[in-house]
Amino acid sequence: MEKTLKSLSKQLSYILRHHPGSIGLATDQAGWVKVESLLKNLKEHGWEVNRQMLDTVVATNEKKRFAYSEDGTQIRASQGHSIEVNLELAEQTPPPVLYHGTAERNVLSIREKGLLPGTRQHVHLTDNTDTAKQVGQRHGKPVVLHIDAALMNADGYVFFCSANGVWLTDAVPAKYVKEV
Ligand code: HQG
Repeated sequence: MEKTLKSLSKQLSYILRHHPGSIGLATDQAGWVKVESLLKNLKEHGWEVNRQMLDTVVATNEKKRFAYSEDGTQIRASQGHSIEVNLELAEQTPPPVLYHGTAERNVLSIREKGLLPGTRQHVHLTDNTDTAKQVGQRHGKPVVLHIDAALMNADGYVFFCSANGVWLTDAVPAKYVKEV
């Protein structure tokens, strides 16, 4: 069962962040899809998923990657999108220092160009060095970069915090990135 839920979670990330069209869905501007349509289209594509399984993934996913709308009729990924969405998050004052985990091989380029969102809508930052290290590990030998979020914010750069606590910003110019 756990394995099923894990693969369902991966499938949902793929669909809700990157390729809703892969099962014939489109998200609305804020990234939401109707739960009913999601279950129907998953079924048409060979995934027998019921609402209870979806509830379990939403509730137990270790990074709380998905959220229901207030009335429970819609679902979206809380962050990580490559499709263009406006999550309608309120700007927030970030903690003075945020962290970004990357692979050692990216550091030279980051030193030159700063942190860029790449294929995603935002650069993803965390307030937790352990999380940053884990994220970096996904890419190779991990390096945890320190971001002077207080200075960035004072200089007018805007930050958002996703429903699952990931800090988002458009890009981080090189001068705010420190290797420690
Ligand atoms: C790197 C996970 C060279 C950047 C995590 C990263 C996160 C540069 C890679 C979320 C660069 C992009 C996102 C530059 C950035 N030169 N490399 N100028 N600027 N990079 O996967 O932040 O588990 O798109 O350092 O927890 O690793 O999926 O971003 O290594 O929140 O829920 O380009 O994904 O969440 O990689 O991860 P990604 P990320 P989930």
